[in-house]
Amino acid sequence: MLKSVLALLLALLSTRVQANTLEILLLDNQGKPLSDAVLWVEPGPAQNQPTMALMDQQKRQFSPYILPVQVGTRVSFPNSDPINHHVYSFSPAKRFELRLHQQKAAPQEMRFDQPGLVTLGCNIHDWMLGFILVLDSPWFAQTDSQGKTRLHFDAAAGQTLHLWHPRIAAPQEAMNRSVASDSTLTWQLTSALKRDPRPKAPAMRPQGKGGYVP
Ligand SMILES: [Cu+2]
Repeated sequence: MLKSVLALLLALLSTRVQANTLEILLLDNQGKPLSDAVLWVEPGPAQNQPTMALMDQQKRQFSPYILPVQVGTRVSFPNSDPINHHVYSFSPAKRFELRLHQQKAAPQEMRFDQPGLVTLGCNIHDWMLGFILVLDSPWFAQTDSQGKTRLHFDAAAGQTLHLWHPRIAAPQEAMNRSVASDSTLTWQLTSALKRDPRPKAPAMRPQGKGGYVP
């Protein structure tokens, strides 16, 4: 009896879940590749083992600029600069502040346990801007400099493909797209992109013996 129930369950699972790979090319409305965009498939399974990710401070910028993680991920905030940073977020998905002292101090860690966009700034360096996109799915990928990425996921009914990038102005372009069984997708945006919200860091000027102006 148990065996036949198990067999039935396995049969159901194998018909409903199928490993899928989607090759994506993301283009802006002018046909130019859009890099750093996050694409993900939802819904997905909850995280079953703790994962770590890294949001470094390098040359007075967040590195990476955009970090997608699954809910429950611990993010470490090292500081590779020889100066201090004071990182903060006012985003509802995670409000915090972290004083990051000069390199060599042990990196601080935080768990991101709510889905949503977390916008990072620095109290010392006004131009610093970074994003942690906390997702309810393990199936996400980011486009490279050619606008390309490969997204692996288990296909099931009712899934949608999502897109996020800080320069996408029209929310309707970034939202729900039902997941088809195709293995390639060229996604061209139809509206113009917003200006890049990240200000350029001012040039670093040496101060004293190999130091920096903060
Ligand atoms: Cu800073």
